[in-house]
Amino acid sequence: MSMTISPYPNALGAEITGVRLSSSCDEDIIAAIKSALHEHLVLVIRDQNLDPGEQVAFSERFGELVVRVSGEFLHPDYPPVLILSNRIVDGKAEGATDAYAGSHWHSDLTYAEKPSFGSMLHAIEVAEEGGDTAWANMYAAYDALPGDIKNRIDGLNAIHIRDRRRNPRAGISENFDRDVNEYYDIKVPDSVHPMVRRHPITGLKSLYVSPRFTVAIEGVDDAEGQPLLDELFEHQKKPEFIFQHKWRRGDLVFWDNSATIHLAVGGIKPPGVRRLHRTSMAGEVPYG
Ligand SMILES: O=C(O)CCC(=O)C(=O)O
Repeated sequence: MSMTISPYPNALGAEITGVRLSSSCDEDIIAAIKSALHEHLVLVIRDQNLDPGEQVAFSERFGELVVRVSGEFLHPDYPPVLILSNRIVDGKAEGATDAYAGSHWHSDLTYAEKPSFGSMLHAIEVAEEGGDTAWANMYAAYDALPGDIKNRIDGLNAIHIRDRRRNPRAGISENFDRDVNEYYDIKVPDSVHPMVRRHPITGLKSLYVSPRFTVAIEGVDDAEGQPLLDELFEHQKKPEFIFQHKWRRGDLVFWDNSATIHLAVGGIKPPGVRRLHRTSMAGEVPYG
């Protein structure tokens, strides 16, 4: 079996076939995956079959895993695994639906001081229609900004928060079926990150804001800061920066959170069920 990497024609993404992922993959396979990730930002690795324990062990080959602050939707035996599922059990979704994870463009865990460096989603069940995930290339988004905006945001920091109740752009979905206050009362300090981030490995600059987590610009009053954020949020989701993935059972998608944002496109057509397992690797404090 030999691993093949085929870049997609979009602004980012590549498909990988011919490899069987496991915690005991050879070091040269891990190195090739890392290098493809730095080049393509999103890797769609086809035809995998990892149980939650194996997904944890494989993900750990790329760094320490993050366990989310809320215990909701975590796998009972493997807490680093977040279950995304719309299957209804006893009147409630058995996993996080897009009311909890992904309904607004974001990069994972930027509300934390050390956001996630990369995440993996493994498709256990897929719906016939709907449930795609989209990624956008934030190197390309930064490069395409007009010079005056680049000059304005280079060196500025933005504030990122977890609590949707404090983010009018995200808001609480009517499909939120847990206790909203219990879910968001967990105390998580807000974080401040550069609006233009230098990638810790490639050294390239990316636009590092998102409507899900970024709520304000530090030291800039809202009369000026909010319209600028609106402009950046519109800009970063232009079609030329995006790759949209239609899930196949067995896909494992591994992406770079430093230079991309992503979105749960939604629209799963009932009675379709989509179940994905997510793991996220810890990253570093971002710098500009
Ligand atoms: O459900 C999806 O398609 C995306 C999930 C997501 O945004 C996340 O896991 O952060």
